[in-house]
Amino acid sequence: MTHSVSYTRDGDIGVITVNNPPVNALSQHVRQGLLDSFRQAASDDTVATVLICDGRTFIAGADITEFGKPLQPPSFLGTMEMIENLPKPAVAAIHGTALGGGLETALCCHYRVAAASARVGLPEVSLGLLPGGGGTQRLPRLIGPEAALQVITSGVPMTAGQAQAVGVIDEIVDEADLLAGAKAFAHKLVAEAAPLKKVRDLNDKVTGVDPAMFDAARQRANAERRGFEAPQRCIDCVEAACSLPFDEGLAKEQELFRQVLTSQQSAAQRHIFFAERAAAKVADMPKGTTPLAIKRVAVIGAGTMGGGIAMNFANAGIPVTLLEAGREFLDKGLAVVRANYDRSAKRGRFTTAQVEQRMGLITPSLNYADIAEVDLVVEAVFENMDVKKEVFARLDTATKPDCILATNTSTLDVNEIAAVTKRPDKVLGTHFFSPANVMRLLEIVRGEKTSFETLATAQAVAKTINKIGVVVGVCDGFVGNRMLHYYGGQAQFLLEEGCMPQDVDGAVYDLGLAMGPLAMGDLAGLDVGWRVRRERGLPERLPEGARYCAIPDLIYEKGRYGQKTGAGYYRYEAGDRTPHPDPEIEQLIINYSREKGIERRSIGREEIVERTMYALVNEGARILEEGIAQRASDIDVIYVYGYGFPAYLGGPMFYADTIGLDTVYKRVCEFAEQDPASWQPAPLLKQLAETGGAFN
Ligand code: 3H9
Repeated sequence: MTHSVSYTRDGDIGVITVNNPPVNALSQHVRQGLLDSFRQAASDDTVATVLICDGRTFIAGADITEFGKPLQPPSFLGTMEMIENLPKPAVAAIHGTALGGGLETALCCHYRVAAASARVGLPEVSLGLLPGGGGTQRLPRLIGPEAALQVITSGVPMTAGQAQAVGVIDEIVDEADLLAGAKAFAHKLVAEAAPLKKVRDLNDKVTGVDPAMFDAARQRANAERRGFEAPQRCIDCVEAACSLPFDEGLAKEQELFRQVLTSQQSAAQRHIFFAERAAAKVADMPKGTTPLAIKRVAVIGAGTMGGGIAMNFANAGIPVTLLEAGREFLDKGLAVVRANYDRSAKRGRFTTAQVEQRMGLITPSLNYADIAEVDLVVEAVFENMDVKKEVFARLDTATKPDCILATNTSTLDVNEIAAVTKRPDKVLGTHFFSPANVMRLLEIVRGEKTSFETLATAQAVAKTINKIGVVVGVCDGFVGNRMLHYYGGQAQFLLEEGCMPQDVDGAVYDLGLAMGPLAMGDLAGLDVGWRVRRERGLPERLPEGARYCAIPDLIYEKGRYGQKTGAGYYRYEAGDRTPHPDPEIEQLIINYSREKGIERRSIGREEIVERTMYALVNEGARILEEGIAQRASDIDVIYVYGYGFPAYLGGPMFYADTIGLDTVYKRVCEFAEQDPASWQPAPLLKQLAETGGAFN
């Protein structure tokens, strides 16, 4: 029919097969092929039609690369109408993932069978979209509006079993021969003269629905996905399914789909989708580099980070030895891990049996002899070069020669650490983000001598433990924290020039970040930043002419370490993380400005946003110039997955692109003129601004 869709006869059954690697997306030629094939099926003497896919999955959705360009015919809806109107039973045979337009296509078939390992869902919301192939109208008719809202607004796929329980899947068939199972099911339908079940005609579940359900869903979506437009539009569509006849509901869905498709938010979220996948690629890695198998792991240090890192491996079913220097620390660390699991179990995320199974995979140890056979070690001891070197020298002799040694340092030179071993090619950084069992980001730090095999292994491990691994180069703070330093710096300078903490954080929060830089300081602990500054000999060893704000030091000296002491930039009430402005701190800031001879002024939200965001962007540009990040989109992925930057802005570099780099550069130059001590425009930013370029 087309090169990607074939129609064959298998006895009295017509079989339509889609073959459009890698994920059988509904590209133009697939839509055309489906249309032609179903037309042919309609006109021949076969008794039923099976729609099945080659390769690793059923249709995984629309072809996202076609979005943003004029859609070429045939339309999605035209194709789907053809399927639904087939005058004989159409059966979708699902394996892998039937997602988005893929599930919508299956919902147009009269029946659906699936392999037990298949998953089905409508993940459009994660791309800033809504299901635009009739999914918002058909799914509520099939499984009821409440369940449909859950599927559509969360974007999370269901297992085949769950889908069968709610009525999306009619039968689970033998994994080993999906086609045979689908054909047998189709023959049964024919033998029983089963009706051609058109989901569009099922109205029971969408009649008499209380509209309060939708208001509640809107509020929930607002709380869980603040600032995201797509979940709200998804809810509008499901509400339309319950208040309008099918065709009118479908028209409403189409109108809102066009609206979200052309939105800035969707462009940003689609950018992040592809950025995430690009981040998995190392430009100079030779094709065919194979990762080593990681069957057993050790984590050195049972502190907050070490415990969290160990949980990742246990969650993935990989046995992990948690090694500490002293019994007391080890017991305490294990108790924290158990408490974390118990909390998750209480929230219903794990069963108690799963908690026990995971705890059973973590073996506590005080002895380096116990890690002789592991394939990977992640070191998470105290952040001090001498301590790390000592640990790596010990690891070098304690582990087998092909074991990979990774450090979780967030600031130290990975090359210097690697140099104390006889295997620098097997040493790299794996920088987890706190809480390590929750945050998806993993900075994979490539040392000068790290081999491709080691890098490929780290990336494979990241995937196994459900992290987004981004390869970065060695420098102080790597990508994320190095940029954060400049962002935090501007936040503090804004305080001394005229803002209060709530002004700075409020502007950044309103832009969409999970929290502002000062509230983030309170969360991380102001004692942590203070210790890092002392280690670096600051402020005494400040470079000539550099600007320094001592407000965080003064707050630290008052014993206010942030949330953990109930007071930092803000005050906190017992057991509550809500920051409250504190007159004591406001006075401290005013006094500080006076002592420094700074005349405080009123600073608008726009300036706060520009200074904090452009500080990130300017340093991001330097990081790109130096090759510390491979691509601007890697930086975006780091900020979205590690620092609470909203995906709907696409990360700091994409955000700068949407503002226009000429505008960004002009403002950075103005800031540099007023304050040359803290702003030096990055040459790459200048070059791109002057040539009309963009980071992405
Ligand atoms: C939609 O359907 C709108 C409709 O409602 C409206 C009209 C009907 N298009 O993730 P992987 C590429 S919106 C184009 O590494 P995995 C991907 O970029 C869509 N390309 O594999 C990568 O390319 P490369 C709703 C796509 O096995 C390669 O395929 N559907 C698409 O880890 C492999 O991808 C979704 O949102 C696509 N739709 O995971 C599903 N999908 O090799 C999006 C993937 O060059 N896809 N590619 O880097 C996924 O969630 C995962 O890809 C999937 C496989 C779970 C399917």
